[in-house]
Amino acid sequence: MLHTPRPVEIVSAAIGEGARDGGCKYGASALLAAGLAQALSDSGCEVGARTMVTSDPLQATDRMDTVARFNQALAEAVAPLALTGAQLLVLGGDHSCAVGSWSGMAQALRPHGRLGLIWVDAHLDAHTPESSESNAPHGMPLAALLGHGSAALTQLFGWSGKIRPENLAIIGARSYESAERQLLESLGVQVIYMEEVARRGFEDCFAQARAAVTAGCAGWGVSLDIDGLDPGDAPATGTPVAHGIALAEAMAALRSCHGDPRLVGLEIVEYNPLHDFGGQTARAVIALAVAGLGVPATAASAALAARPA
Ligand SMILES: [Mn+2]
Repeated sequence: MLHTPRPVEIVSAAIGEGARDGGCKYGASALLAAGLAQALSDSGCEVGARTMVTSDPLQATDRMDTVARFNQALAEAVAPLALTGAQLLVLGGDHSCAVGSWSGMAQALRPHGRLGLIWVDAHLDAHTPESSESNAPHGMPLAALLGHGSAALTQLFGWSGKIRPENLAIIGARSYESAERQLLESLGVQVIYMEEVARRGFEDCFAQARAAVTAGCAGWGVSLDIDGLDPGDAPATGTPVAHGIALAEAMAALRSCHGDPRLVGLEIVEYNPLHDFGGQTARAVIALAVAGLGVPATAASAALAARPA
């Protein structure tokens, strides 16, 4: 079936203060300099205007205040873009930016229904300020989206619980603390740990998660922390963890999303260009973005052939 691809809006989420290693603040600009937008265009996508939101610690009282102010601004930038019907590509930034990205998308979808989310990550990112020993905000975004933790993160747009537990699945986790696991288990969130991914294959796990999180949803998205991937395929990240998801498997799963009218956004985070000598990880991230949002060759050539002369 021939369908008109929706434009892709690129949102740069320039924040690193949520992580211990803050170089991912420059991730989005490095990816754009490395040709990400051009690669999407070359794959047949219409790429819309670019938006950039930057954290500003000079305007904040401390690290959590920096992260909270940034996410408020990011959510306010994302919500109107999501309302246009475009597909959003959010480029992190550390993973604390997910609070703003998905709060903005949940707010836009709210009159129509719920938001589903697949979270690909080596970590569970489900700490609250009380449970976290490092107190690093990039370990807290999932708890915040579920309505737990600092009110500055949970209450964007004046309501909390942006994602319901039944509309969330985490895939690839292999490094976490028991408090995070307990919170997620108490809420009934589906977690597909890395042992299971290694046994069944990522595509199979992703398809199962997609069916579960999208049931009854108005829209859904994917938040991909590149530390979920195997460090052999994507080494330039602040908190790499061995034995992760193969890049080729992640690309294949993302390709399966093509043409889904309910896919509202893809977020790729924790790329740290300061560690990316030679650009291997930038190429991996660009390949993932094209896999998820690019137009497959057959659909692109069909659209071209159907175009009036
Ligand atoms: Mn993460």
